[in-house]
Amino acid sequence: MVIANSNIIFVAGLGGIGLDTSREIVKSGPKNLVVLDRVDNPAAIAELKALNPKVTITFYPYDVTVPLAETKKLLKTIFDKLKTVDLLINGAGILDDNQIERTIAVNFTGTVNTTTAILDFWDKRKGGPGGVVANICSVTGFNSIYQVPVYSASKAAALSFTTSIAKLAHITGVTAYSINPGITKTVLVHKFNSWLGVEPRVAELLLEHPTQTTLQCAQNFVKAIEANQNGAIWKLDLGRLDAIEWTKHWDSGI
Ligand code: NAE
Repeated sequence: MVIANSNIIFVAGLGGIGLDTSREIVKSGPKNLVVLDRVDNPAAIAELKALNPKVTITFYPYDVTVPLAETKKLLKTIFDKLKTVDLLINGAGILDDNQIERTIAVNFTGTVNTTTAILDFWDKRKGGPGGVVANICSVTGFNSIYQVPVYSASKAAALSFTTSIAKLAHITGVTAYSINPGITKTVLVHKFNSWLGVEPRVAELLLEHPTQTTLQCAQNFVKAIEANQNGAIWKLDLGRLDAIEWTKHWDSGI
């Protein structure tokens, strides 16, 4: 996909990975970047606007845990304004295994609901034009950080959902791929609760190993957007971008 002149919705476009990715996207010159996030950050929005005055940047507050109908209402407002949307990025995530239900609600249900809501506007069976979904999952969806089993499972679930959506593209016209960052230096991994306190030093232990910066992650994110491969499982780790070959252990045969 060519980012130049496109219309992009970015859920969680103001987080650690989100903001640097928003910056890289804006540099590539989309027509519109609509940033949705739980909390506004006027300074960050102003900075994005100043980065490339040709790009129209809009912000709407959006909590991904709202009911599906509310998400559809917000998307209607956006579609009424933009007419077409080329790419939806779902990036909302929390890492706190003390909050089991919230983790599943944000990391998994939030991704599922926002994707489901945009199908109202994109589904070719309803006369829609199709579109592209990029879901930020995680390398912990490949192999868990077992000290945070709830977070890891929520990311595995988001990854599984994304690969199914990709396989439904011939029916819906909507393609999808997953963006799976390795450990990236953001507030998310500074300090976090393990499940039942099984490892109080999980963040410290993780950060003893090599990590990547949000800028490295963002630059590879933009490369993945441009590659636009339906069903791709992108690993963005240690400053690299690699497409993962998923091992098949079973096939439904249908
Ligand atoms: P961050 O905490 O800076 O960003 C989290 C973003 O999610 C923020 O924009 C926040 O407002 C938004 N958000 C949280 N709850 C929300 C809600 N209810 N509704 C709407 N938005 C909400 O952390 P980050 O590291 O930039 O994380 C961005 C995404 O990347 C998350 O989905 C995270 O799980 C994922 N990710 C991060 C890392 C990492 O190392 N930083 C890795 C993979 C994936 C590696 C691991 O999995 C540990």
